[in-house]
Amino acid sequence: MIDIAKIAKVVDDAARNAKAIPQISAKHKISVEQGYAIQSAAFSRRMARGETQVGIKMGFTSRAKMLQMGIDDMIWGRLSDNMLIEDGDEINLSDYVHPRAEPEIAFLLGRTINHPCTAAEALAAVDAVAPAIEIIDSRYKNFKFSLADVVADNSSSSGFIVGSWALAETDLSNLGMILDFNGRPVQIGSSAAILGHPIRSLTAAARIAAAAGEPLQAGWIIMAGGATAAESLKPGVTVRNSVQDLGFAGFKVSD
Ligand code: 0L1
Ligand code: MG
Repeated sequence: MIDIAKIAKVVDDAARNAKAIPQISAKHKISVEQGYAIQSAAFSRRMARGETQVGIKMGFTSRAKMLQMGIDDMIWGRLSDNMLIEDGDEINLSDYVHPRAEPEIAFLLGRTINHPCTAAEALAAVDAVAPAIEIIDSRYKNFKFSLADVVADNSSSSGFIVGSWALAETDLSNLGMILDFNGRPVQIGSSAAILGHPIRSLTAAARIAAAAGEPLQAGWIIMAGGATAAESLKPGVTVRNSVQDLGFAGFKVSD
């Protein structure tokens, strides 16, 4: 019998203190379901400290990400207001274990989606779309984990940056996406790499969230998942995700 609350505290403390921990699965045999229970309990600790849930992130929604991490299942995590980094702001590497950035697209929901839905229904609930970046920061040593481990660790989610919101009607089917560090492209991809079309990530999010009993709420931000592999952050870099027709989102890493 594993102690969900105890493990949730370990994961939460690791995130708060930016201290790497061994994989949970090295000590306890945990299922993916138990991983989500740990994630939920760890996120509740954030809420108890006054944070508010503002959305969810979808993970492993592109082949490049699955290949990079050797995992081939979609996962999700929770986003809080405290995880939001304002577009253009600076972060400090000492607040993270070994952070990486990945270029994404974000959806802003104008309506709650409380059931599995079609792409057309999902799109009708979207108020706006934006270029975005997720900062992932596995709390596990050497960025190594099992599927259940990463799920327990909020699917590695650590921060997110959203650029200016654009029209929900923007055609997202095949937009060029460039992640650059100090103006030098480090990852190049297309929005089509996100499950063939980012809207599929939103329908997957609706299905998963409804099944979890936590429907997607009006006003939430849904991060659709990385279009490319993630790139390790380095001191002094300015990071930018430029998305064709949408503009860009970015942040700085202090020296
Ligand atoms: O695509 C994702 O956001 C998955 C994040 C979890 C795996 C990782 O840390 O790369
Ligand atoms: Mg991501």
